[in-house]
Amino acid sequence: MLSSKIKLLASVAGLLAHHVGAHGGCVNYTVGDTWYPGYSPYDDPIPQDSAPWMPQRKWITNSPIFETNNISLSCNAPGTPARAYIPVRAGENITAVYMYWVHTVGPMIAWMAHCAHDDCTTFDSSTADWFKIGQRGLEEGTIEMGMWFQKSFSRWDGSPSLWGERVPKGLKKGKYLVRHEIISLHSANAPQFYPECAHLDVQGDGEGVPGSEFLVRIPGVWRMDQPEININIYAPGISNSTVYNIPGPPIWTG
Ligand SMILES: [Cu+2]
Repeated sequence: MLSSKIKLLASVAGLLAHHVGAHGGCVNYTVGDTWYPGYSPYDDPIPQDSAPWMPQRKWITNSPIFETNNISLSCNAPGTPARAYIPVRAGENITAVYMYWVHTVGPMIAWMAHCAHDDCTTFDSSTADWFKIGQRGLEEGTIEMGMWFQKSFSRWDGSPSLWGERVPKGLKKGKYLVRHEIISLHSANAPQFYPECAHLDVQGDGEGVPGSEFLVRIPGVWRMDQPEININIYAPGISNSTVYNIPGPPIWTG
């Protein structure tokens, strides 16, 4: 665990140094009391690329993705598979850790997908069948000025910003991708997508798998003809609305 803590501190330092970029992403994970450092786009890629402990797919820039059909929408760029897995039991929480998340408006969605041949280290995420395991949206107030989870979860005292979602309790054991996606909607009709993926080794006795009505491809699930995605949050009739329906398929709770 000591090495994990050092790595976390290194990631925090890197984020502070690059905070001027005003973007970000998921930099660590926790399951229970155990921390799993993720890939740091701010640090030297060479030791990270060969790290046997790395559970997060490679991402090299904290800038958002703007195109709903961008091939990197699934697991960021380049999205190269990691070598390790985060062990988690079905029914347990997987928590994504951010540092100083700066944007405030838009939904956050956690996804999973089973890796073909039960091997995420060779799996192309653009062929994945993704299902939602949890999502957070507008908690209170209006679309423009209200409290979104994207705002309420962010910590400004230097402590980690935590986003936990439960791995469906009936999910069949196996190797899965988990994908944490923040969609930031502060620019009118110019949604910003911030996805990161990690590898999960799910344990459990369940036999559950989501039906086809829960499954989507990414890219594919988002389109600019969706009013919740291609939105001007400052427009009359939208800015004062207290309802925002998170688009996409229903959550599979297992
Ligand atoms: Cu940003």
